Amino acid sequence: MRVITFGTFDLLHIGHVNILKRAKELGDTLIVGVSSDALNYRKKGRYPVYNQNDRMAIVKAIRYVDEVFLEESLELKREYILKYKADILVMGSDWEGKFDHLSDICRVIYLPRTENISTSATKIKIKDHL
Ligand code: C2G
Repeated sequence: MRVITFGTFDLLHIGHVNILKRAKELGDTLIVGVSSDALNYRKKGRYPVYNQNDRMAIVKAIRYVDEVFLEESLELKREYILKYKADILVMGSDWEGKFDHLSDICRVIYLPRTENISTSATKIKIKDHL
């Protein structure tokens, strides 16, 4: 089974590792679409701390991850799922229900987020420590 998931994965933390580990356990091959810098800018009005090449290299270095590619648009999920021949789409529970329309081409599974950690909270923590 081929599993696909998506995310920015900026300032990699334990929540990211947990979801990648659980996604990998659902199949044999884990493919990760790393959101591009431009996509993040369009979505949030700012760039990630780490650029897309570094974020892709970091995600690729995780043992659970088999392949990475650049996710250039949130609206291209159907195309990416077909292109990478994914059987299962995994998303964090913050996206619950948002991708159910893709269940005609793959299984859609939402996994619970890891509590009490996020890239935004980490940025605030670092700022407060300086
Ligand atoms: N995540 C998690 N627990 C956390 C934080 C994040 O399980 N405490 C999961 C998210 O639910 C997501 C993945 O880790 O599935 C990546 O999180 P982000 O980098 O925040 O990605 P996001 O902004 O959700 O990008 O097309 C998808 C979008 O680009 C999603």
